[in-house]
Amino acid sequence: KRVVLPYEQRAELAKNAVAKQLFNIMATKKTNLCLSVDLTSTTQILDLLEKVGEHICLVKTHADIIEDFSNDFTTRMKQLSNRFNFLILEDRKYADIGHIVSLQYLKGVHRISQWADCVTAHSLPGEGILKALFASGDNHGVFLLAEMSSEGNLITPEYKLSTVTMASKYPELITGYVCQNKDTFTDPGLIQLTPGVQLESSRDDFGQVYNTPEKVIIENGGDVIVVGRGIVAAKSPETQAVLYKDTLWKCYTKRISG
Ligand code: BMP
Repeated sequence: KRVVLPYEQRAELAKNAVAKQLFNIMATKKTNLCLSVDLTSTTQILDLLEKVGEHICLVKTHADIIEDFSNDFTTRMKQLSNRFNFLILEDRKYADIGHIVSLQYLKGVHRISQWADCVTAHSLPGEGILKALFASGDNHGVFLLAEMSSEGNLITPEYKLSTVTMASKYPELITGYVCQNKDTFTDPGLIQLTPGVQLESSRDDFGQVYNTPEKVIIENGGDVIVVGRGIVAAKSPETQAVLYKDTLWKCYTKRISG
């Protein structure tokens, strides 16, 4: 069963280069924390990464919420990712026909392909979206949305199943799934990225649902855990990042020791 194998063994089974790298980073740094750095200024983002870089395996960005986005910003973020050994996931949630997704990935002001190690995509438009992303780069990866954390989302069990079937045709491209449950997929070389985690609250005002680290990792099989406001909106994000890192890692070690 994939959930009880340690990350270093799963790295060997990964067919996507980014998944292999991410498994190895987690094993080396002993952290499965992904910081969702949902801030709107580049200085805020870079300052925070400077403080918490050593505690995270992955940073998740939303480039389109940043008010002063620039090439200089992505260059600096890349420098931090090299210095602290974390990867960068742009949470673009592509959802258009393959031709447009390819342009959105390669072009525009954000030039995502130049700085993101991996991106997120919806399976809704069909296989063309994966075909286009596959053809648009190398040594990159895609986390496909198979489930969402928000209440009332329209994803059904059938949709989830078809998503996984579709992705199985692109093993070199797929880093893993954004999902909530361990029954979503079985391949131990893929990564379960789970958002909707907070120690303090159980929901926000716009439908976000939060679970505890124990629930998402031990019960539900989460490998890399996404924390946004739990860290970025805290009085001391640095202290909070360490707390999340320690709590999440403890749950992981408990899970693999059965
Ligand atoms: P927060 O921890 O502040 O609620 O942020 C969650 C982050 O994870 C957001 O950046 C959101 O876009 C993302 N996310 C989510 O919350 N649920 C999903 O199902 C998929 C996501 O990408």
